[in-house]
Amino acid sequence: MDSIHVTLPDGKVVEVQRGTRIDEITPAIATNGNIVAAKIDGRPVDLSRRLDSDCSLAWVSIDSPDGLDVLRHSTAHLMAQAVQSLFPGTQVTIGPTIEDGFYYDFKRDRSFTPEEIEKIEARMEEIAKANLKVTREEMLRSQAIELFRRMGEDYKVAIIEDLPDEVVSLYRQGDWVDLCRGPHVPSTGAIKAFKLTGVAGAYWRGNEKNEMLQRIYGTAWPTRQALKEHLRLLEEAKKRDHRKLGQELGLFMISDVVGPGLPIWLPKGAMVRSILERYIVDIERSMGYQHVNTPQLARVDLYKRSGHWDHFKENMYPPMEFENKEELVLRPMNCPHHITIYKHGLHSYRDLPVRLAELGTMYRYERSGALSGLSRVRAMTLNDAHIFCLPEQIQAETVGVLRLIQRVYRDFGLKDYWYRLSLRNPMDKANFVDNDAMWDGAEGYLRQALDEVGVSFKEAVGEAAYYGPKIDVQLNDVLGHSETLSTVQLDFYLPERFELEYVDRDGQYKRPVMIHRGVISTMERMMAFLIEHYAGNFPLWLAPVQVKVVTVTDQQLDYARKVSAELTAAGWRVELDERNEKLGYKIREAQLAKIPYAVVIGDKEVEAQTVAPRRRGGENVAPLSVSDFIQRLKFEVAQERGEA
Ligand code: TSB
Ligand code: ZN
Repeated sequence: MDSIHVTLPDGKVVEVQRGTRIDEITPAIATNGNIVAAKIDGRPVDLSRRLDSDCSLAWVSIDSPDGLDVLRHSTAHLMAQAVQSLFPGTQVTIGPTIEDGFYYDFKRDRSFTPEEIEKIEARMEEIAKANLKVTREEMLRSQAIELFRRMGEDYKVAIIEDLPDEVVSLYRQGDWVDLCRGPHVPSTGAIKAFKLTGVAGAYWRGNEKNEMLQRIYGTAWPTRQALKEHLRLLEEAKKRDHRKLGQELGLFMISDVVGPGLPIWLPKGAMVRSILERYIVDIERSMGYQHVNTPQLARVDLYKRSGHWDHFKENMYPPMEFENKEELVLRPMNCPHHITIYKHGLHSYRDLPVRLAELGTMYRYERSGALSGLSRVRAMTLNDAHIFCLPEQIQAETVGVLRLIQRVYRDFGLKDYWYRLSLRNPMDKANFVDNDAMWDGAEGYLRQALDEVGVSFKEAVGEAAYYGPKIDVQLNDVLGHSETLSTVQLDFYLPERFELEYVDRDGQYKRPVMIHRGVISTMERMMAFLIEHYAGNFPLWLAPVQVKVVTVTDQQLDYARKVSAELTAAGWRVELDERNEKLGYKIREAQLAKIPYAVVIGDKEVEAQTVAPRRRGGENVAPLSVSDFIQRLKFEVAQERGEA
């Protein structure tokens, strides 16, 4: 007998005939709804895959990352089958999985209406219940092209024509077939909890010169309970969405006239921003950072020398040329300007570290599809600094930045974050400078610093800056997606490129090391995070308007003006509502604007020369004098800042 040895997930080795199917070896697995696929030597495959050589097997359970991927991809197929059975003539194109779900792009003249989406969902339920077997078959490329051509699936034909493979795989369920690499769930009954979440137009191959396709988004989960929880979080996230709140609270706008990714800060948003800026600059000054101001343009040669031109060009805007052939670019990073400042003077080892900081405005080209409110933009101002230090100072400086980050996060009450050690991809010589010894050395320093601070971290290959590895601090949003807020980057490359020097103890010229760091990130991304983190309810110290003064009737306006002038003079941000509206209406408006305090003034307050504050959320404070109220406000801010 022609037999092979298969190592099972529990470590047992069994001898089976070559060509045996995985689900024949362990039939119990085939009926265990929790296992949706297997891995042969780490490669995900269908449970019905035949084994043709010695190998080891692992199970893919539906709630593991691989399993969820299989489930979601299978749900995309289920949806495409439902769509084609309901709307004959609709062509299929591609249907990948994405975070938490999937989409499928269809060729159809008009978009799908909400009623049609409901019908599709219902049909999907039917097909899932029918528990159709999902089977894989392989065929020659040419045969597959022929098959899809006969079916009138022009897009599939185009996709296969672009494939390099001689043999392609197809998946069938019932009378429906799709080109696909797989793997898939064994039968449609494994798909138990899904929801279609949206429709959108999308260009074929993402190119706006191509025809428009109709995309349907969906999400799928192992259980109805998990789906319900996800949809609840989605609702919650929608309420907190900084794009929605930013509009409602009058914080910022994005105007088509100005351009996508170019945010405009409205007075209230600009107020919060200036508080953030002052907050971080004050801390930095107290820690020995020196603030500088540098222009947002520079000669393109500066970026050629720095290596941005070779490694970061995709994110840069093309140079502008002037009469004398001078070429200027909008800067995508501030480092070369700060390096220029460092080079401007002579440095002794005694002066180091030199910490140059700037709220540096910079411009990056981001694909229009990647732009999102304030969190991913094209024009941004970074809380940037470059620390030029001795090699023996790297550890202390890196640790210092990490501790600063921790302190700042405490001040903002940010708790849901994690550290990421972002490393180069050693295979990728285009995006990372080629110098293994340098990378390994730098990585070692960062590991030591993380160790000293005593925090755990995840490693991410390919996420480094082109000039060096970094420690990124990742913040989770309500849906658990993460984005980088703070970053600490160790760089031996730019000092070399710019031949930076200091005079050492022994009189010799030596190279300093650079640490690039951003603590509160770009003002844009920080603002996006904070809006969502607080759900628009800024704490007192950050709120654009801290106190709204409202009167019961016009009679109390004179006194109200006096109160608001007093509060303003004491440095509080106050608005007086002078409109002749009902008290309840004015208070409700103040609540909707999420202003921390509404101060109510009626005849009693005028009489007693007091104010009656109401905390956002409803709590009434007993009437008190303006100066007592100011004491209360001060105390509250101190508490928020951890100073009381
Ligand atoms: C820290 N040269 C370094 C600097 O010295 C630098 O620019 N690093 S960076 O490329 O990682 O960017 C710093 C931070 O800016 C990122 O960590 C991220 O929080 C923020 N950021 C980057 N791109 C965008 C963007 N398109 N929109 C908003 N914020 C961004
Ligand atoms: Zn930098």
